[in-house]
Amino acid sequence: MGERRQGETDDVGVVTTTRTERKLKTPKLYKVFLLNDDYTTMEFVVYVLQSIFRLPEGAAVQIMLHVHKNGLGVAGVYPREIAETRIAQVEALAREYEYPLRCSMEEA
Ligand code: TYC
Repeated sequence: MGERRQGETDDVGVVTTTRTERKLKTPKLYKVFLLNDDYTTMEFVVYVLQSIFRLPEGAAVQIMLHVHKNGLGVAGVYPREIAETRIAQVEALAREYEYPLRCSMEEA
């Protein structure tokens, strides 16, 4: 064994790495959009935003009006499974009340 540079060895073998850092990373986030239509009442949309997206009344009214004027708007931002659950909850409630209210999602 002579002089060595820092990190230099005679070892030959398999290089392994760990994925600890990646596994702990925050999951991707998804925007859940509410879509406008001509039949769902404003009152029902505000109720959906309060009950399913847990928004206070003032924010719920603002988002509902934004969707009414612009065609769509963000109701919330969540990891994928939670976003999918919120969408299923909205569509189940809308079906129950016979409104055509729809949602969509996209990566934030
Ligand atoms: N456009 C509807 C109306 O005039 C209200 C509405 C708002 C419907 C938002 C859907 O996501 C929606 N009654």
